[in-house]
Formats: sequence, structure tokens, C-alpha cells
Amino acid sequence: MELEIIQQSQISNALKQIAEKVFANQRISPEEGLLLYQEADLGFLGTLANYVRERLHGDKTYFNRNFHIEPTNICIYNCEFCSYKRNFGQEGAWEYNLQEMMEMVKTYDGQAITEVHIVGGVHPKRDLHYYGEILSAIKAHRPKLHIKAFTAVELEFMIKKAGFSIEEGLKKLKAYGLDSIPGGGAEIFDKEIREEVCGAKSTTDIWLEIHETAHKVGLPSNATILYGHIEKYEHRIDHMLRLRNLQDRTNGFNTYIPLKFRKENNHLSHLGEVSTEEDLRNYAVSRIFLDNIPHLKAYWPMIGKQTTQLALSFGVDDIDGTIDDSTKIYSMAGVEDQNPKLNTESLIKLIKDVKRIPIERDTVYNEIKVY
Ligand code: V47
Ligand code: SF4
Repeated sequence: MELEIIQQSQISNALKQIAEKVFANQRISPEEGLLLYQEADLGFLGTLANYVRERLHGDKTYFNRNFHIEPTNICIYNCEFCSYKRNFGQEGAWEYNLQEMMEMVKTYDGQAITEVHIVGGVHPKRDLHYYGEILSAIKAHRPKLHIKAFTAVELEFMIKKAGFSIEEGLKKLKAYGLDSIPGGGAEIFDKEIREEVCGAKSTTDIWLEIHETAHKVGLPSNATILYGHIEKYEHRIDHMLRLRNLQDRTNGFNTYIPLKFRKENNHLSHLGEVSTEEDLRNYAVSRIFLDNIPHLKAYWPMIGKQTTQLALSFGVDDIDGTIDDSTKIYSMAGVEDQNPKLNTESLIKLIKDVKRIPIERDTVYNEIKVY
């Protein structure tokens, strides 16, 4: 009994020390991060995470005006969590050609869109030059549109297929018109867990090398984590630690985006999904632990609008953009909103309803308009 009380008081002392560090703007250790996941209650986490969020951004809540192009869902890999991938000729497979993708871009002519986000499967027949043509066609048509494109997994394949080193390939893509790199493909960095959920695709080292090299050649990027499947808290901390270390060297990450595993139509359906409370806890620990990545994004098509509003008090300061119904990654994995499109007005209302300040931003967080 006594021992229990001592342990209890040690735990709360440890949490108290973490709180003191956070309020003094000091970095917390991996052990402390783990303790937050294991021991801290939701209120405690929210208080610390919101403190960090408001210290960095006040009430500002960022969004952008973007649309997605998913060139293909044909993919050489078979990630266990993926509901989206198809083989050639399989029902539901698509592969758009250059002309079709340009038609998509042109449907936004005259609209105040600042970014196109291009990601898809790893198509065995398409290399860097194929995608380079798309980049330069988009730039020729709309020079100011920021192109955020290709996960590190797609990049590894297309660059190697064209016979370049990572650095040469990224420089070539930049010359074709690439402006930045999205955060996908990171999944979970722990070797054993990665092996189990997406063993065949780019390794952790390659993912990190591609982002480090991108930063070096002047391409900023984002980072994701896929959480809520078979990983444990220590794997989430390990994941963030690797990102935090890389960021210390390059300062090239803009945003961290936790992606909640969604269970429909994939090989991990039996795992179910984590609760909304777990989502909020995870945002909060991420905000507290990743002291050097400026923004934390809740990807609303995946967690829904209400959880997104709650997340704004648990460290999140960014809610992505107005997304056309062309994003299928989540609709195929079972999100409630099968047609994730939110016009700017409703996005602004969503933010204002929880007493935050909506700020339209460009991809690299220059402020375009305060609402
Ligand atoms: O890497 C796939 C994830 C990612 C499932 O950089 C799944 O701004 C949950 O990275 N349940 C691609 N997630 C999307 C992505 C992204 C999204 C929004 C913004 C940005 C950005 C990047 O989608 C994949 C994978 O982690 N994913 N299947 C699933 N069943
Ligand atoms: Fe392919 Fe990406 Fe799906 Fe993995 S997650 S199978 S790499 S489309």
C-alpha cells in the first residue's frame, strides 16, 4: 500500500517535472514523452499541449486552398493497412494520363487555389521523367501554383527507375517544377513494426534520407505517422525522436501530421480503430514532444470535423485545406465523410465556432488572409 502511494507520488512528481520543463520551454526526453502517453490524463495533456500551441501560434489556425490529384492507385506494394491500392486490370484501378491530369488542373482555373497535392500508388511503369512532364505542364499552365508532390516511397522508385541518385533525382524534379514534398510513406519507423505493416516498401533510412536530402536541395517537406494499429507508445516516441533529430540538422519540416489508422477494406480491419480520446492524447503528446517542428496538422477528412475542432485545443494549429473529392485514400478506408470537400466558408466557420482565428496560408505558411 505504502509502496503504491510512493509510486503514485513519484509518478505525479515526474509529471510535474515535465510540466515545469514545458512551461520553461525546455525539450522533454523520450522517457518523459513515453510517460506522458502512459500516465498523463487527458486534461493534463491538453493543458500542456495548448500552452505550447498558443506560445507558438496564439489562436491562429491555418488552412489552405488546395486540391488533390491521385495519378494512379496501381501500386507495386501491398501495405497491410492500405485500402486503396489495386493491380493492373483489377476493378477500381485507375491510371490517369498527362492530358487527364491537366484537365483536372484546368477545372480550377480562375479559382483562388494556391496548392496542388499530388500523391498516389507506385506505378511500375512510371519514372521521374514521366512525372517531371506533369510538373512542367502544370507550371507552364499555372506558374504560381505550388506543387507539393510524391511521398518518399514514390520518389525512391521513380528516381531509381530513371537511374539517378536521390540527390540528382530531387534536383531534377525541382527543376521540372516540384516545390515541396508531402509527409506520406513514413508510416512507422520502428524496423519490426514497419516490417509487419509495410515490409516491402522504402525503409525508414531511405525515407529519412530522402527528406534530409530534399531539405538540403531546398525542398521543404512534411512528416506523417500512421498510428493506432499494432504499434505501441514507444514506437510513436521512437518515430518522433528520429524526426526531431533530423529537424535539428535541417529545419526543413513544416508540419507533423498524425494519420489515424482507418480500418475498412484492408488487411488490418480486425484491429479496429482507436478512440477519439486517443486521437487527442496523441496530438497533445506530439505537440509537446516535437518542439522543433512548427506546425501540427489534423487532417480533417480522416478524423471528421468535430474531432478536428476538439484537436484545436490539444496542440493542433493547422487543418489542411479545402479538398476536392479527388482524395480517395480515406474514403476507401472507411471515413464517415465519403466526399471530403469543405468549402472555405465552412472551414472558416468550423474554426471560428471554437473561438480560434482562421488564417489562410500558402504551403510554406506565409499568411494570405486573416478572417
Ligand atoms: O502514407 C494509407 C496513409 C498516407 C490508410 O503532407 C492511411 O500535407 C489511415 O501522407 N488509414 C498518405 N491512413 C497521405 C499523406 C498526407 C495526407 C494529408 C496531408 C499530407 C501532407 C500528407 O495515407 C500514407 C499512409 O500513411 N494511409 N492507408 C488507412 N487505412
Ligand atoms: Fe502502395 Fe501507398 Fe498503398 Fe502502400 S500505402 S500499397 S505504397 S498505395
